[in-house]
Amino acid sequence: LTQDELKKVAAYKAVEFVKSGMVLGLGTGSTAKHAVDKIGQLLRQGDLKDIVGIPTSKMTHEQALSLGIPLSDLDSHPVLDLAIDGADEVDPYMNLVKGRGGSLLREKMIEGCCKKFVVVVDESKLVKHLGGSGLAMPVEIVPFCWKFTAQRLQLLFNEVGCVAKLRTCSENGQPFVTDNGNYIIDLYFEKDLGDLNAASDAILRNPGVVEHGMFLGMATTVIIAGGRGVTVKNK
Ligand code: DER
Repeated sequence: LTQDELKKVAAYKAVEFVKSGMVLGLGTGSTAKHAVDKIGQLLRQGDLKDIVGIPTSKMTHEQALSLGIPLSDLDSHPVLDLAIDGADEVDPYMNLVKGRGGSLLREKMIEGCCKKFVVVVDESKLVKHLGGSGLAMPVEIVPFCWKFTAQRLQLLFNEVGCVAKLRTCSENGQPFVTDNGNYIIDLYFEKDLGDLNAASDAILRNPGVVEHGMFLGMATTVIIAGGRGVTVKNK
């Protein structure tokens, strides 16, 4: 199976948790996309009814609109039944890194209001420690004096060897701007972060920081699709 086929297997398995009448958080990214497609298909076939979707990005909003999924927002639905979303990294305690697609703020707001948060990944996302794979740990910041904030974040993690980079758009080299009009600083660590909650608090103490991509203790279920089939891991 290709990686995309594995993503589809995990996503379709998660949609089995969706029941008629639910208020759903609709995730963002190439894995969650398959779940949103499947929900649209089940609604069209009449196998699912009375679903309300809360999209975690403008991109997912567009996708759900095109599928005819009725949409709403957190103002109207401050508590959701279920969210399905991907992740960039999953550690053995079901802590996540998210946000390499740039949607971490709305994802964290919405996924923090769900009774169940089902994460769908292919096995390549499994890690021993968050931030240890040398890939980006996204932090959403205000554009005002972004260099100052980036420098503060880099210094914060000096002892684990941190490089902070402003995320830019590949085509024009301009700063990437999130759905919320903010910038993203990607943090790259040389060593293991250790106490994730302490790292989270330290990042959020900076006034220029809006939110970061560590989703700690939020997932209730992780669905992993791999060469040996699909595994459902519950908290
Ligand atoms: O950016 C995000 O938070 C996405 O959900 C990301 O974490 C997973 O994207 P993928 O399913 O395309 O790998």
